[in-house]
Amino acid sequence: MKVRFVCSGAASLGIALAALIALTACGSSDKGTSSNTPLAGGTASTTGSGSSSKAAVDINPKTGKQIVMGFSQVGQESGWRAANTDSIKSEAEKRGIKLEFSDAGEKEQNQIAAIKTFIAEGVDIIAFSPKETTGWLQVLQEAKKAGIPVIESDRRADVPDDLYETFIGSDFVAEGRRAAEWLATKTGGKAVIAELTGSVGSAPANDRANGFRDVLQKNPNMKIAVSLTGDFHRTNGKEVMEAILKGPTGSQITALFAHNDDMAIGAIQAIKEAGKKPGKDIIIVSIDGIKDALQALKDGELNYCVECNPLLGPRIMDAADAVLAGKSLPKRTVVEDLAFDQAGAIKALPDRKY
Ligand code: GYE
Repeated sequence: MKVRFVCSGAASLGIALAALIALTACGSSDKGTSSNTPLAGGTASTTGSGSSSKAAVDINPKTGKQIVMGFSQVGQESGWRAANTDSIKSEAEKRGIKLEFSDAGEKEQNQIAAIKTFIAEGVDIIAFSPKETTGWLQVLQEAKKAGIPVIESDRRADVPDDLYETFIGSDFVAEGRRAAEWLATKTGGKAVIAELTGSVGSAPANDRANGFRDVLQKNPNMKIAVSLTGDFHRTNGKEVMEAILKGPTGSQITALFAHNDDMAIGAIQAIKEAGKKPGKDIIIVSIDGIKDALQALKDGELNYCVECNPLLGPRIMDAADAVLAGKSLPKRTVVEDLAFDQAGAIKALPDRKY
């Protein structure tokens, strides 16, 4: 995997292309997550029917039979994603929706293949979290032609409104702004920032970067010195932060904005190994709100965390029930998020489920 160094001197305003460094060590998967190698179309599993729990069966009023939902998930890149998958599977199980769940192993072409399979099978409804914003037009047109409604969850796909029923997910631009606003207050509007961005081409990476920059425009002494992708992975966050610290602006960095917690946690490790104190020498703000991040806040190694709520299962299944009952939904359902400082994290930790 190649990563691009985009650097600007702390004294200059724009982001100038200062160095191109190719790293080869970013391809490994996160420790602690299982690494299934998906077949074409991803790995598939079914829950919701024939299970030992005696859940009521959720009936499609049009067919009189149990609702079958095809769900295409991005992969297993982060703690956020694991919580999101659990929420979707357990809610389907709870209300008796038969879930055809497909894990794309972070490859968009696997998601497209899975959706084509759902269409061929004639599922009642399709839901998916699009890895990137582009590339969905044709397959969603096929779903429409087959008369199968589609729900977008978590991430946005850039397609015309008539190709999906509703998009349920957080406002990623607002998350990026919130992270920058906190950093501006914390640093008195003066910072040399390293940014670890999410997966290239994904809605959260694009929108969080844009929201963050909106606020920076009003704070001329806050500058992004280096911006690199860590692909939302913990191991990549560590490796890329190591490279940043060794790179041309490494010694000047005073703050880190990580587009997700896993990358921040990886970076914290890199900062420690470089002999610096995360949370003190480098002020760190990240997004998601997973348990590990709340623990890092408690430990004083992370300074602020903007929540992105992954527990979308109930809302997705509510939307499926409503659509199949013939109701029309708002095109956009925004999920509300919290934010944590150290005191908030200490309070929230004992009950945090993910
Ligand atoms: O922030 C990150 C995950 O799309 C909101 O994807 C999601 C993002 C989340 O990998 O951890």
